[in-house]
Order: sequence, then C-alpha cells, then structure tokens
Amino acid sequence: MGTTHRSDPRSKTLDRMLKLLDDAANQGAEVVLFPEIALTTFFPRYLIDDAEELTSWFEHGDVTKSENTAPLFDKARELGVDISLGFAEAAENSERFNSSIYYHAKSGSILSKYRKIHLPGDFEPFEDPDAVNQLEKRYFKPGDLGFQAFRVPDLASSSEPIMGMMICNDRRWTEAWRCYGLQGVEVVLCGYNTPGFAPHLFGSDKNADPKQAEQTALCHHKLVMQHGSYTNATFSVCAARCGVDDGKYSLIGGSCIVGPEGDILAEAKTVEDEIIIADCDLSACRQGKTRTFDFARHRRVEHYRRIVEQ
Ligand code: CDT
Repeated sequence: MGTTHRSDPRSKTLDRMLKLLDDAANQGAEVVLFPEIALTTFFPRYLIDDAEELTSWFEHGDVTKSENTAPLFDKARELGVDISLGFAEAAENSERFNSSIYYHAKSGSILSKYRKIHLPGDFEPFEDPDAVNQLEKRYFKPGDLGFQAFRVPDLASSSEPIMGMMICNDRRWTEAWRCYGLQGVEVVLCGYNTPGFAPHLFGSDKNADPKQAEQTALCHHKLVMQHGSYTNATFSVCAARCGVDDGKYSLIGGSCIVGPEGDILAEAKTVEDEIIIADCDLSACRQGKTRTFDFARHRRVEHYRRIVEQ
C-alpha cells in the first residue's frame, strides 16, 4: 500500500483496500495480506499528547464489525478470500496493541490474533525536530499472545497450512522466526512500515545519502525475510506500507513473497498500491523441514540457554 497521509480519512484508505482485495481475488488470490497499521498513516512517528486524538488512531471493539472496517470483512466473505490485516488495537481493558488478525472468510470469524512483540523505537521523542520518531513504546504495550501458529482450513489449493503472523520489527528477530519454525510453520505473514531514511532511529550518519540509506534499509529487510524463510523452511509473505507520507516521511517498498529455500518468488515494483501474488506449493517446505533443518535431529538445545536468559 502506497502513501497514506496523516489527514487521509479511513474511508479513503478503506476504498483503496477494497479495490486491492477485489483485484487480488480476480487474480486468483486465496489469502490476502495487508500491511501493519494499514487503515491510517503510521501515526507512531508523531508525538500525540492529546488523549482524544490518540484514541482516534485506534480501532475500538470488534474490528470485523465496526463501521470503519466492516466493509473489508464483508467483501472478504463475498469473495471467499481470507485476509490478514494490521491495525492499532484498543483492547477492552483500555490496553493498546499493534495487532494483526487472520480472518477466515468461509466461517466469517477471526481465526487468529497476533500482537506485536518487538516494539522498536522510543518512549520519548528525539530532541532534534528533524528526526523521524518511532514512538511505539509510548503508544503500545508489548504483545501478550506469543508467537502462536495456527492451521488454516478450507483453502482450495492446499490442506490446512500452518501459518504464523509477525509485525514489522519482529522480522528482524531470529527468535520470532524460530518460535514459528518449531511449530512447523509453512507460511509466515508480516506487514511493515519501515522508514527509508531515519538516521536517528538507526543510529547512522545524519548526513548520509538518503537514497543509499534507503537501499541499505531494503537490503536489511530482504535479508531477514530470506534468512528467516530459509532457516525455518517456510514461505513468507510481507506487505509494506510505503511511499512518502505527508511529503516528508519515506517508507521503503520491497513487499515480497519468499520461498522456503530463501528465494524471492514475487516482489513489488513500485511504492504505490500494488498486488504481488505467488503460488505457494507447500510441499516445497519438505526438504528443509526433513533434511537441512530437521530440528529434532540437528538442534543442540543444551547450548542455547543464553537465548532465553535475561
Ligand atoms: N514499524 C516498525 O517496526 N518499523 C521498524 C523501524 C525500525 S526502528 C529502528 C522496522 O523494524 O522496520
């Protein structure tokens, strides 16, 4: 999904999403992934002190039924296409999460929910007014649902694949991938908003060439998607919110579908609204899962304790 400005009403963004969903279904998609916080601009880049305004950036109640978002789920049911959607969640107990859901069209229900675990950035904004902020630690709680894989029934082309969701920064963490890998995951879904040039955030040179910085950000993005897919013998699908928001904030593209050998099967060509699609033959996961990364035979957990110690 391309540019979404701070002032764009949800209805405008939703119309774009409905069109993308229709077009994807016409191309034969069975599952459609939308990006992280897909319904609005990536608001954690702004310092929002006004409580009412902050509340307005979140989805309240059942996201599949609320006025703002129900049309997307109605369309998914009408088309018989499952969707995974990233959104800012105001939970019932007034806790806030950066969440995504997997919506199963045939049953008209949420099959799984994931709440982002690795929240990047800071609680306090940078002092430099030119800095791009990432105030996720201010606005969200770390996810409390773990990395729970789930089976997806009723897909025409495959028998109940095992899927898992992660959100943006999670993809940089090997631990997240391995938690899914250990559950036999076959498709990982990951939406993201990644700045193209944000030297404060990445701790890099403020005077660096923005184009070069963007290439580096894209390189790191693809590196982790390909590495995570390969080392866990799983397909992965990732969807960017990209383009230049408010004429100022660039977000990388690079949406891609990666195979279990780490090969890129499809890749976005633009930073605008665009569909990428691939056939994922899940039997391609077998080699990795039964040979190179047969965890039961090759892992040496007695040496991994450091990974889970504080
Ligand atoms: N949305 C999100 O998690 N973005 C981060 C930006 C990097 S923060 C150093 C990402 O990992 O792409």
